[in-house]
Amino acid sequence: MSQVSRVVTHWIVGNEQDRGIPNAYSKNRIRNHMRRYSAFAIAREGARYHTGWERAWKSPAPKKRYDAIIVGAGGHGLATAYYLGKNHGIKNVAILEKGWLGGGNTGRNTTIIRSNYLQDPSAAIYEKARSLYETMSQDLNYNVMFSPRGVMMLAQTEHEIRGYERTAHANALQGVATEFISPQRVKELVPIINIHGPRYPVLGALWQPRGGTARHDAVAWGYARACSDMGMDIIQQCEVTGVRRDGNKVIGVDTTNGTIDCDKLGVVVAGHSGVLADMAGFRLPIESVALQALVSEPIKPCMDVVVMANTVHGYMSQSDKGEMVIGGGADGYNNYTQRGSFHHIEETVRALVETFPMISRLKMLRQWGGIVDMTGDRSPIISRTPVENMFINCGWGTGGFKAIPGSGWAMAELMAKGASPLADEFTMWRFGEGKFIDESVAAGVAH
Ligand code: FAD
Ligand code: PYC
Repeated sequence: MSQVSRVVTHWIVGNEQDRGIPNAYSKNRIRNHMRRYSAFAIAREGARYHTGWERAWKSPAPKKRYDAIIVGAGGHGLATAYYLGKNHGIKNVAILEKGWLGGGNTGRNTTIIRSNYLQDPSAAIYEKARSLYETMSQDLNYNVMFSPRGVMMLAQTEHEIRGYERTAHANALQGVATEFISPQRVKELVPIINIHGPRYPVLGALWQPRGGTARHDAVAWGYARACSDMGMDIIQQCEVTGVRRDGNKVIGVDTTNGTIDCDKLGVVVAGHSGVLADMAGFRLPIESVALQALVSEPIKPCMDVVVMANTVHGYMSQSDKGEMVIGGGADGYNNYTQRGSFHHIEETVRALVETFPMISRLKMLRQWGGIVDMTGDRSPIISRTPVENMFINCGWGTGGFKAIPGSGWAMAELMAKGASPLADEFTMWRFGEGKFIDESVAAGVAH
């Protein structure tokens, strides 16, 4: 074989190790960086029977010490770790997850992405997140299937018209592109909708054309792969059971895999935030409740925007597989079940059959719940804590999927530099100071 054909063969087919055939040379060969996903990689793997794909992230044993530990491998925890490495060069990081990564709310949500909030601090962080979603697949070299198909929130009472018109004006000043549209325009965009509903006719809608959806698991997997590629350790099946302190300063955590030391600790555990705060000796103004969703059998494409009907309470989009993805309300009492109360299913389906009569004979395939972390003003907490070098990111409640990249960006900056313009207003002390960021209407899900 000529030198040229050897090089070309190696390039296309890979060496023995790549094909799963160990030899003396390949055993010693350690790849530090993941191969990029590309059209060429697909062709190369096709040529060698897909034997060369690497695992998307490594699963190492924990080290004794890290510069930073993140508790919780949901979207927010993984994004925090990613931006710690990418934006601040902090790569000696472990992400500890008690279950499997993305198995919390990140893998249980209905994937709506929008930034049509009312208050300035909210618009800033949600719009930052939405804009980062636009380039996330390229940034992470992982297809997160961002689909800016447009999100509309129906106005079905006079009060909602006034509220959404006000939000559209506020968004114009904040640089967020939304508009209030007529019932006729709603019907043009969503031919299957009934705008003359018996209880609440559609009177208009707040429309964000660049809102949409993304594939939730892929967001978690893409960040995990990029973190692992930077040399960070993702440790699954590793529950944090205690926060270790020296005086008032955090020095590490106790876990089901032993004690691990760290200089800085970021707690990003959504519905379990109160439990972690309790371990560190402080309380949070958070309630944990179940929020649920369900999906139908797959049908042919019939709706290519996301519709939220907050008065009758139900929202719906169609997944790439054809399933109608439906979200219900939050339970009216605190709990840690990942299921949700049965009466919400009936109420949600009733609301959606009224709004979209053609779905009345659809079969529902799956129903599940997630434990969401609710604050009193329905805005998140991205904050220092009473414990030195311990930071907390929580309170995203029913609406944090859309915020993942912006939240991770802000939390990483806070942990690295001690302050972040995007996070400044979201401290845990705002509740004591009466500086609420009231988004109880924009949060969009009845609770
Ligand atoms: P999670 O993804 O829950 O991650 C936290 C992780 O911490 C979990 O994996 C958990 O196992 C881990 N953990 C907890 N305790 C410990 C411990 N002691 N040690 C180690 N690990 C621990 N948002 C939107 O923007 N749009 C939507 O359409 C939308 N729909 C939703 C629908 C439903 C049914 C639900 C439940 C939520 C919805 N949300 C939506 C909200 C969104 O899902 C959440 O705000 C977001 O996913 C929170 O991400 P996270 O990373 O903070 O939390
Ligand atoms: O925040 O847009 C949202 C949302 C929709 C469903 C649950 N949360």
